[in-house]
Amino acid sequence: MGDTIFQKIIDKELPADIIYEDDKSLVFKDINPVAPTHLLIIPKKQIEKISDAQKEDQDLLGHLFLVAGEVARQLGIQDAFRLVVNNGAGAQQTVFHLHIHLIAERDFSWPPG
Ligand code: DGP
Repeated sequence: MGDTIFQKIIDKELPADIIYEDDKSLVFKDINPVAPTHLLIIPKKQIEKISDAQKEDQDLLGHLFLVAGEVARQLGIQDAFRLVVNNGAGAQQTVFHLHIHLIAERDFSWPPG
């Protein structure tokens, strides 16, 4: 797997509006937001997509969800947000470094598009 744009953000070679960081994960604003709050939660480990994750990634994947909840609480949006993971080009994944979209402060409908 070659370096993606997200790896460059992790390495601080590219700027991003980072709102949370720890040793395993990074959260920053999406450059092309679809809602007033649109964040990307990513592991620092290179995993192309969720279907490539392995058993050894179990704790890391759990950590990403806990970070999502923590960031949502910090932003005061803990009662209404949506997490989205696009897996593969056929599901509109465009950056092949696993990421969770956190979207909030807009109207939601179901089923999603
Ligand atoms: P996806 O389609 O699920 O692969 O989402 C990739 C998202 O990444 C998309 O919503 C736009 C965002 N994105 C792409 N390039 C950059 C970048 O250089 N900086 C930031 N902050 N976001 C980016």
